[in-house]
Amino acid sequence: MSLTEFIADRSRCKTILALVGAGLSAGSGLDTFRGAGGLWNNYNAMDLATPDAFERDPCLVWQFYAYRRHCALKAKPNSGHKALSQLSRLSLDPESRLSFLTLTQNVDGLSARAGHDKRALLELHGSLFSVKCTSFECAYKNDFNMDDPLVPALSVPDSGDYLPDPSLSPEDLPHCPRCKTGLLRPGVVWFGEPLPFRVIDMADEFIMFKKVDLMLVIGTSLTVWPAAGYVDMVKSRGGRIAIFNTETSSECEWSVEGNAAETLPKALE
Ligand code: BJW
Repeated sequence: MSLTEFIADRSRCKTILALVGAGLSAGSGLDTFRGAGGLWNNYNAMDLATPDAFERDPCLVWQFYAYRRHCALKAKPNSGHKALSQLSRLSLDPESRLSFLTLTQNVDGLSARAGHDKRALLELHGSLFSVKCTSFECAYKNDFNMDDPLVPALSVPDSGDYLPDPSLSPEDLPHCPRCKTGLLRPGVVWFGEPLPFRVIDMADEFIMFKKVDLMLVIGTSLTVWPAAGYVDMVKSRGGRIAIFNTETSSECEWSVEGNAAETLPKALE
């Protein structure tokens, strides 16, 4: 179906779910994970994005996330982030009779910075700006740490490149301000870790009890679970799917090809 038909149908939908991936923030200059130039094409995810990798080499992992935080802080939300944020604010008006929820796999904080209503935004894979203590006895967590660098040893070179320093020692890394001894870790969800239970519960509740009319699947390869599974959950309950991606898809009612930062604002206007 065409974009014009999508726009007409969209305005009649009362329950909309958006699933967001790295392709949305590609329009703000941030790297995706897969495909040409993707992070996992250049770096091994098993060395950087698993709890074992952090245990083996916290210095390497922290330097990777310090670089990612730095890039995310420099980036600006694009028109695609803003279009979703407008939809979230429209849903606050009871007269709109719109229920809307964004599930973002992105950890870059750009949707929140675009003004997305926080109650309608679930960060499935955590956030680059969240840190938590690794000590078993300490439950310290800070979800809004925007310091850049987090500690002097994690400053990113002026060139802005990711250049890990092999001479860094674990003592140089951020430590817990509460227990004083525990090493902090990035509050993102690594491979093999469960997604935050509260987030999973809220996403499941929205899909199971609200009857989603339309799901916007934006800039994601749908390779990572459980996020990818939400598409079939919505489909099996009769919801229709619109995919916004640089690649065309035949697995949906609408496939809107192109840069989501440009196509999404047109589709949601
Ligand atoms: C554009 C564009 C533009 C480009 N405009 N479009 C079932 C089956 C098989 C495997 C599993 C399974 N269940 C669990 C697993 C294992 C695993 C998994 O899914 N593995 C797969 C790789 C096979 N999942 C997990 O381990 C998850 N945990 C879990 O399931 O726990 C269970 C458990 C329960 C109880 C106890 C213990 C465990 C956790 C997954 C965590 C994923 N983490 C990462 C890193 C986060 C931190 C960080 O950022 O570093 O999340 S991996 C990475 O992939 C990141 C992303 O959020 C995620 C998804 O990537 P995304 O967003 O789709 O990006 P890309 O690059 O893949 O795609 C970009 C797309 O955009 C492309 O399609 C482009 O075409 C497009 N595009 N430019 C529009 N301008």
